[in-house]
Amino acid sequence: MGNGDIELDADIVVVGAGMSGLYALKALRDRGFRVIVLERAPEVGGTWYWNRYPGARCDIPSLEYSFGFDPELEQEWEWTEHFAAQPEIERYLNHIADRYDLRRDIRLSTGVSAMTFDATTDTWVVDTETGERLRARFCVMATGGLSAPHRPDWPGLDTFAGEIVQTSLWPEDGVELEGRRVGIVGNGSSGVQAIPELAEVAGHLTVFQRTAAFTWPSQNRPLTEAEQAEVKSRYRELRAAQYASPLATAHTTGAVIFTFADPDKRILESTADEREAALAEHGFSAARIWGDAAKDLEANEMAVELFREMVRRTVHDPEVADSLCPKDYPIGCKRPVLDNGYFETFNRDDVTLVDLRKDPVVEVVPAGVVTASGTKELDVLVFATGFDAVSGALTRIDIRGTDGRLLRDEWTDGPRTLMGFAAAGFPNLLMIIGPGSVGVLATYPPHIELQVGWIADLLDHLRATERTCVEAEVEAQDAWCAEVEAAAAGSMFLAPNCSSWYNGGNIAGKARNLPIYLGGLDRYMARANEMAANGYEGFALR
Ligand code: N01
Repeated sequence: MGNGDIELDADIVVVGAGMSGLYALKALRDRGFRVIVLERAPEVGGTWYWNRYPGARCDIPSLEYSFGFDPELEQEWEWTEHFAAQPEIERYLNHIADRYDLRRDIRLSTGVSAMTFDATTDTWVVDTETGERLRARFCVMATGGLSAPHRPDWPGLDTFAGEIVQTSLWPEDGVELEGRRVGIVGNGSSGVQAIPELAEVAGHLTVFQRTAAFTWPSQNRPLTEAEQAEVKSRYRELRAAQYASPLATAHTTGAVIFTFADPDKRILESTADEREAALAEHGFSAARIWGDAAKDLEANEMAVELFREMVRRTVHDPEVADSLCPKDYPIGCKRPVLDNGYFETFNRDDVTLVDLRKDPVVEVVPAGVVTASGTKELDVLVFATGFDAVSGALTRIDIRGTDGRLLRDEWTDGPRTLMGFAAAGFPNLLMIIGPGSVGVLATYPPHIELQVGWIADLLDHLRATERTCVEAEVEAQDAWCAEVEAAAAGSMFLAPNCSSWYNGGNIAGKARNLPIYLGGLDRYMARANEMAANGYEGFALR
């Protein structure tokens, strides 16, 4: 790459060595770029390094939640379960780091604290938490959509005499839980996965719940050799289906978690007998059969009532069951959660539910958590309280673009990008799974491959045409943001009463905004490829 007179440490700095960063390094190095990856963790793996809490598991089938860029890798890697557990995915990513000799360009335990664009040389100056400073032409942000942990600021938290841990920062050498009094806060995917596992080992488990969750039986199972061989025998066709689908899925192995089973079925026209029969046959999943619940709030409420009925039939104590019934938001507002015996866990004598809506937290004291009804004494307090999602990992870094403007300030009312790839005012900064892309909705590995491929083509094009700068144009960015907004209209993600990490409602002070394109990955990539074919329309190349 033409570096002019300035000395560059790399052509490209990639921030993050999770799934996106590892593949970006591989793909960009293959194109002949000099790449350095900076990673905060002491190991590679990103999400799959940090989230090592008991029960951590993916809820996308492993045969699809894996890379398709190398058929040999696909054939040699053996998944053991339909939904892989954290250690297996972490091993897979470490295998990739070794297999493609990626580690030599990765600096571990090196978090990025600040990034400043130098317009005089069209380069980025990257400062790390370890005091290093690097200069590169481009930065590729592989910082993840769910990687900036969020923890409530309860009064007295720092006085707690026991141990405080966060599911998304789980210590590598584990946490002593056996026989201890453990409390857990949060009932999203992380909490719902951890709760049955913690109950198994703790002396007593106290679950602090603010909002009851919709969760669906995961139906995880070991993968048989025959099943795996069958998928491997037609992997090219399946990957092609993933790359061309709205959510990067091929439905090889059942379980579709984002949609209602039958778009044409109307619960509003169903009879009580039909609903009862569905409950008998499908249990909790009965609530996700009728497609009209996807957009119609009245239909959705009928589906919610089926779900509540199933909770009441599963949980023995009527008061606990009532607290576990979701009441004030629709199915589809929050991300679907898959569980392994979640509701049944509340039938155990050594598990207590604290319903924070009825019995709110007052403070934390050395002995435990004080709620309105008294002190819950604890040895360990686990926070499964989620993330400042989609944009949080980016806004937590001091990213300064043209004229010193700070990304965090520019995005006060919500992130603005062109297709999630780039933001006006921040030249030469490219994002993988960025806000404004399909992002967290599509199966990550194939989605990452498509986005990284597009970014690599763009950087190739700049090199070939001897340009040193690429920037999103404001008009194109505005038009794309309007399109993202239009695609979200009527979706349950923005339904009244819907507060979630998708729409920023989980973080106090964050703008309510859905920075996710709901039009599907297929349409998204078609548009991205069309822009590229038109000379990177919407981007200024200098
Ligand atoms: O986080 P969440 P998560 N007081 O935001 C509660 C992916 N993931 O880490 O709803 C009390 O969903 C909060 O309550 P409320 C997946 O995409 C995937 O569980 O805000 N409670 C909520 O119950 C997932 O969606 C997998 O009222 C407080 C919980 O904490 C995403 O990551 C596994 C509180 C946070 O739920 C995030 O999931 C794990 C407070 N002050 C994660 N603040 C799989 O693949 C927050 N809460 C299976």
